[in-house]
Order: sequence, then structure tokens, then C-alpha cells
Amino acid sequence: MSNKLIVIGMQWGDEGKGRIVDLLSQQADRVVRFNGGHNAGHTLVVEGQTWKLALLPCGLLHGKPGVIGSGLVIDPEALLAELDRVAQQGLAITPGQLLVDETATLVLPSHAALDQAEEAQRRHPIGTTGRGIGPAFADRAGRRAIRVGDLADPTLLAQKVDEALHYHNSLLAAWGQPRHDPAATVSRLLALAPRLLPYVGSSWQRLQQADQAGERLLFEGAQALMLDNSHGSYPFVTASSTLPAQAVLGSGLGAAAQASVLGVCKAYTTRVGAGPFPSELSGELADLLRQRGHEYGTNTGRPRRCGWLDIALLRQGLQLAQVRSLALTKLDVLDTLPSLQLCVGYRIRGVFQANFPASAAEQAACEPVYETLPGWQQSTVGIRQFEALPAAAQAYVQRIATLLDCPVSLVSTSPEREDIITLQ
Ligand code: 2SA
Ligand code: MG
Repeated sequence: MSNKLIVIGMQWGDEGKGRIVDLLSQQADRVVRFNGGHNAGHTLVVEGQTWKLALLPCGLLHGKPGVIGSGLVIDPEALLAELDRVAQQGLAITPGQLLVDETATLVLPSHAALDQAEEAQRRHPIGTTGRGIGPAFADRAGRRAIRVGDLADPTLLAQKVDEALHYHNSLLAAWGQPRHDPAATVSRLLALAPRLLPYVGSSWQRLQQADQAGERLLFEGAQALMLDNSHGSYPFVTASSTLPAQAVLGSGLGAAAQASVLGVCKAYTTRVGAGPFPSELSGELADLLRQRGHEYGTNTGRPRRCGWLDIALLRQGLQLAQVRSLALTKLDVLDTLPSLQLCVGYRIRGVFQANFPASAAEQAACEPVYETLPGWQQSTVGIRQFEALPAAAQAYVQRIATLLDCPVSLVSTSPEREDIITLQ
């Protein structure tokens, strides 16, 4: 592993990044989150025990110190609840093990109210997680945001909450929603502050020190390329950037830092929320993938939409993110299928197109062009050697690498930490 590794999702999320980060964090000294918020959901299975994480870096499970960088929006109640939950599961995380950046944006209860109210009045709802992520990032860009460090200054906090809620309440009133009381919000935040503040500090300083000391840093992306606020399937995207460049921006690591990028993709495609999905399946096949892959939102429990692997989308993502190596997850979910399809491009009003277009109308008009491969119809669960995979499963993995012109370095064959094939 290089000194700095950025792990990102290549599709629409839930590729199994958490599981891959968990594995790679064995060889890292520190694990860093740089985007998103508690909309992210990572499910990990370690020795039969299931962990569900949203804000906490997955490397904490390996006892590696974690950093929650400036690029996040943080719901303090959600963060404390998550710390309590993992403590109950036997992992108490001390301030020595976790740093929360002082400049990260706080997610307030009014942000969640705004998120849900805005969704309800949208002509084409996005299918957000309803957790206030978009409105919190909008406040950051609009320079109204309350920052984590503000919790240390009650006078400033009260002023800032008053100003932000003045804005929120005018929107909520326009959407016929109840107003949020600034004083109640401030006292709620101040009640949480003593527990949170011991974790708060400067992520850029901590990372500069760590880098100079030669630490191996692992950057854990949330969501995925196609949910990127600029390069994804806009407007059906999340509010932050999901590209590797965000690892630099959202952590304070020097911009010239050299890092390698590992892309994580599922052996098929899923999406939760609305928006275009050219290789989407319906009916029995979709149900089968959903059931076998346990494709339900980690946070919201929403059933995920399921479809074939979209090579065209991945090819684009590989270039956008300069991904040099891929981890392919959940291969075993495909075990029972007699044949498999790979989407190798699109037909838009009869014309073949290799790339996913930028316009939402064109994206919606994409019809998949498929290449068909034979299935293997036997269990690959728990296989840890590439040669031990059925020939058709080997061919599926190799075809993906060939079509993408990118090596597949890891293949996972069950949710268990150790059930993974390492190639090369
Ligand atoms: P938001 O809430 O503003 O970020 O929603 C905007 C879009 O981004 C999608 N999104 C996600 N897609 C997949 N997984 C996510 N995390 C959870 C999980 C989701 C859950 O890992 O399962 O529990 O439902 C995630 N977070 C945001 C979202 O669906 C919208 O399309
Ligand atoms: Mg997830």
C-alpha cells in the first residue's frame, strides 16, 4: 500500500467501501473521512458481529485512530449516538483515537426539517436520506453554517444559531412547516458540547504532523462518484464532492500530496433514491439481487434499486477519479444466475454512445447496450483464491478488467472481513 490511499465508491454508493477500508486499515496508521455526513452508511461484519457506521471512520474497528475532516457535515446527536452504540458493542472510542475537525459544519434539527420539506415540494423528489445533509452544505456555501468549533463559544453560538434559524424559519414558513426555536436549538447544542468538545481539534494540523512523521494515511470516501455534486447524475446526487480530490480539500492534507486511488465497485449495480439508472432491473431478477445482496439502506432501510454492472459508467468514473485499481465486491451475490449482462454503452434515441451524458434528459433516455456472459451457478461464498473460483466467475472478473483496462486487485466473496481474494 502506498503512503496515502484514497478509497472511493465507483457507482451510486453501497459498494462495500467500509468493508474494503476495514481490511486495508490493517496496513494504515490513520483513517480519515473527508466528505458527506450521517447520510453515509457502512455495514461491516467482523467475526460474526455486525457494525453499522455512518460518521465514524471504519478503521476504528481495527484500533486505528480516525479523523473526521473539515469536509463533513456533522449531526452532533448522531455522532454521539454512534459513539454510544459502538461502545455498547464493546468499542469505546476515546478522544485520543478520534479527532473531529473544528471547521466541519454542524447539522441542526432544522436542517433535517428543511431537507424533508424541500423533498416534499419538489416536482421530482431526489430521494434524499432526509437527514439535513443538503441544507447543511447549502449553509456552508451560504456562509451561515455553525461550525463544530463554535460549540466552545456559547455567545458566538447563540448569535450564529439565531442568524441561521432566521433563514431556516423563513423557508420553513413558506413550506408550511413549524418554526424551530433558536434558544431551544442552542440549549440542545450546549448540552451536547461537553461530550463532543474533547474530540474537537484541527484535522489539517494533525494530518500534516502525521504525514511528516511518515504515517500511512487511508482516506475513506462516502457515497460514490455518480453521486458527486458536479460530476454525478445531477440533480440526483448528494451535496458534497465524492471525487478523490475531495480527500485533500476535506481533510486539509497538502494539495500536492501524492496519493493512489482505489475504486470500489459492486459486481452489479445498486442505487437508492431517484434518478437515472440505465442498467436497472425490475421484477424477479431485481428482487433476487436485493435479497441475496441484502440491498436495503443502512440508515433508512430503503430497498435499493438493483441492476447489471454498468461498465460504461465505470469507465467514465475511472477516468474522472484517476483510479488505478479496482476492488470488486459481492461477487457471490451473482452465484445463482444462469447468465450475466454487462452494460457496455448506451443507445440514446437510436444512437450508440460510450459515455454517460451530462444532461439529465439524455441520462434518462439512455438505453443499455449489453454483452452477455455465462453464469457459474455454484457457490463462491468464502473463496479466497482466484483459481478456486469457477471458470465462469474468473472469466466475469477478467472481462470486467479487460473492458475497463484496469486491474481488479481485490474480489470479495462474503461480508466477512477475511473472505476476500487478493490478486497480483
Ligand atoms: P442526501 O441525503 O442529500 O445525501 O441524498 C442525496 C442522494 O444521495 C443518495 N445517498 C446515498 N446513496 C446510497 N447510500 C447512502 N447511504 C446510506 C446507505 C443510505 C440509506 O449506505 O445505505 O441508508 O438509505 C446514501 N446517502 C445519500 C440518496 O439516496 C440520494 O439519491
Ligand atoms: Mg452505504
